[in-house]
Amino acid sequence: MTIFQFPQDFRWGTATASYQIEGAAQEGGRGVSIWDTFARTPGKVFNGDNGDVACDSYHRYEEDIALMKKLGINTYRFSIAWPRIIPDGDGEINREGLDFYHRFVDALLDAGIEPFLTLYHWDLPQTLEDDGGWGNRRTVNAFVKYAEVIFKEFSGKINFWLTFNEPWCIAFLSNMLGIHAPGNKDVQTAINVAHGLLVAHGKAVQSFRRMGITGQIGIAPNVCWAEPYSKSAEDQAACDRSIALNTDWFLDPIYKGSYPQFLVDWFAEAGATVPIQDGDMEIISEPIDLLGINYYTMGINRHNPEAGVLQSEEMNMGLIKTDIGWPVESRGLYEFMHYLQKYGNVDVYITENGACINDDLENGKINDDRRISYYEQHLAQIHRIINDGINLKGYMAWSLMDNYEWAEGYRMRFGLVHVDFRSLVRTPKESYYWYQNVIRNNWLEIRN
Ligand code: GCO
Repeated sequence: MTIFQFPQDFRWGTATASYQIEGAAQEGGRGVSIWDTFARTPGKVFNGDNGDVACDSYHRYEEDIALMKKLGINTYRFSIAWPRIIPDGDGEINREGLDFYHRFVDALLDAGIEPFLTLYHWDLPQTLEDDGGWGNRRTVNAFVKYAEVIFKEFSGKINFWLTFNEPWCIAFLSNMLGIHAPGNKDVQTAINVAHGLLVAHGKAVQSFRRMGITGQIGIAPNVCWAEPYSKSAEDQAACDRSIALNTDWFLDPIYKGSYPQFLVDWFAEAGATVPIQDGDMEIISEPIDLLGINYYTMGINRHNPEAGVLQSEEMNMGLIKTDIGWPVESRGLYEFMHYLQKYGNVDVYITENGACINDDLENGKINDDRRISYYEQHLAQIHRIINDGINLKGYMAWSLMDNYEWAEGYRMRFGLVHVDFRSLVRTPKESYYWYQNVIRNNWLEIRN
């Protein structure tokens, strides 16, 4: 038996996002988001599922917080739905929306749980998308206005802030690959979106400083770690492109004030350029305090001219996969955290990590042993990373409960708590009790 002891001040948490759990889509003065629209577009989401009800957390947040408290977490990552705060994107402020999040945050604080707030987890007001979305500076400025409203309201209550969740997904998955809302399939649009959100990020951080808001602020990219299929330089270069588009494309501008040149050149070959305006790079590189890292899997990639714009193909290596088809490979997290040190030993929180395991209720129990095993492997790597002297300060499991898994609808389950999407009954899974034990002990015990 191996025991991995965690630091005394380590943050243990779980994460969720507004559109995935809240429901109450037509209540509280909420406006329409791009996900409401996308989910209603035939063929975009499995089974045509939408977030109208989701986990109904808008009404059941007290029950959810009771589950968190029993789980023992000291940190909870959630996102605010912009269309609840400014329903049409950049017009009137909706007091009802702010009041809802005040009630929610107060209830978390009463339960002794530190809120970790994400400003943008993908629910862009539809009106702004209709006007060109993130590629239009109107959206950038509207985001800053929205961020300032939230900063002012929640300063003093919130100590951990993230501007954007997974910028690669917002830009490339949603606008180049067309898999998420708004569903564009155009490289130039994706690059415009990526740049717009970086400028929005930088401007929001500047406001945060100017306004003297409490706590620390950062951004949460998703990691793609990739290792070459062969020893060839071409395969290595394909991996470099995949890794860099997910993280360096966003972190180089933030930490170094410039885009990774080799990728800029690669996109130029494909006819796409970054629409940089005077002063943008200074804005984007406003210093931040922390990074959130979302890690799920890694790939073994090879160069293939047919494999999309990046020409980087992920090979099927026959590894064990979770039910969404992602290989279980914790090693990439370790490698990535060392790769990240090129930006300095910055404070990092794992803001998402988890497994899609669709085990269902059997005799009142959900025996999701494969999820426990996934968590074991990843927490062991996290211990190893901390032991290397890297400033990894907390871990948020994705997710507290089963929820709306975007284009996969409700069929893909990532929760520690099972949700019956008809009755909305919540049932803790075996992984919940396992995680509760890890948190209580502050150590990880590897079984067998
Ligand atoms: C993310 C996604 C989450 C997903 C999770 C599983 O931030 O990665 O926003 O909302 O549900 O990643 O795919």
